[in-house]
Amino acid sequence: MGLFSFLKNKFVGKKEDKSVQTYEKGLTKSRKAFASKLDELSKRYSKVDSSYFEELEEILIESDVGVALSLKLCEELLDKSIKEKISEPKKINEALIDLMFVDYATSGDSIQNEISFNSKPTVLLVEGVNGVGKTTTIAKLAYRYKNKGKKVMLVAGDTFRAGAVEQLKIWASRLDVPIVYGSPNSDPASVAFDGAKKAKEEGVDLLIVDTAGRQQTKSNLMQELGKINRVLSKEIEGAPQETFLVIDGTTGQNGVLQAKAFKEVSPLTGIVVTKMDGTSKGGIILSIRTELGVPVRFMGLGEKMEDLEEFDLSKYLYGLLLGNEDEQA
Ligand SMILES: Nc1nc2c(ncn2[C@@H]2O[C@H](COP(=O)(O)OP(=O)(O)OP(=O)(O)O)[C@@H](O)[C@H]2O)c(=O)[nH]1
Ligand SMILES: [Mg+2]
Repeated sequence: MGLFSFLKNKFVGKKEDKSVQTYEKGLTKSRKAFASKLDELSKRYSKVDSSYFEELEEILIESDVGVALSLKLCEELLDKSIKEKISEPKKINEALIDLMFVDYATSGDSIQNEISFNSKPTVLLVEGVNGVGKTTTIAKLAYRYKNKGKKVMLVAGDTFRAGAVEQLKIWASRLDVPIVYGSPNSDPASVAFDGAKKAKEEGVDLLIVDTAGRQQTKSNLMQELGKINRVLSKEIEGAPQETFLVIDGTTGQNGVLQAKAFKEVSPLTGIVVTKMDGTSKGGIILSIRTELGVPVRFMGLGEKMEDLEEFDLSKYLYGLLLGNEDEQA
């Protein structure tokens, strides 16, 4: 059985699984842009030929799967269609889903999305360019792990933007978790140091460090991340155990460029793609993984603290490609 039928059997009509529905709903725009075009394409051709693959490639690129990956997928598909004598467009599109899956699953490190609490405290550093959703994601993660019984503490490492500390303080009080912060314009590395020290003293399980938004081209600000890293590792062995880069899902391929630059300053253990509810470019997730080898660990699908989903490849592909079965019916 191909993945297409597998996903269909597994998820279609599974209304009781709330997270399947979240994916379905959150990826509506992307699905409209991608699955509908794919469907329309397969209806126009009775047999696939070179122009079919050209059109397919364009659809993939428009959905932000990335040029390199789009080309690779189409080449693999063409190869498969010749070797296995597949000429029916619908079958090719099903094979595409298989390839997307395999490609994601085999690029880069093995995937474990949830934070593993192998050391105490476990430190999570959160970084990214301005306005991508870092602070909101931190609140969502704090909510998630607090609900799992973990002792969570926040560090307001954005000492740059006016109002940033206040924003995190509001989340901390809403979530009822402790927060460490410094005076305005203080050195973020020193606030991180205070946070690490306090987390050790208070037996915290998860210390989440917020950072100021920074453009990946500003080298002095990028160096500052290096300093925060060094301070954390000095105070807590192996810290930060996790470094998440937050990417705005609506920015498309620029997100991949951001990730490349951030990865150079500090190793990334995961990516969180936010605002997936507002983008038609859901393909970005596949291209991040294959171009960077860094897994997407979580997806932001709204502004509320519960609007965070652990990334699940099969649910994602289902939401991106198949979730419209009901809509069509
Ligand atoms: N629709 C939607 N909005 C989101 C999501 N995540 C964050 N936002 C919104 O994006 C805006 C910016 O979020 P912040 O969390 O402040 O972003 P930030 O990266 O911390 O911003 P800076 O600290 O200024 O760099 C806010 O209005 C959030 O509510 C998401 O998954 N979906
Ligand atoms: Mg922020």
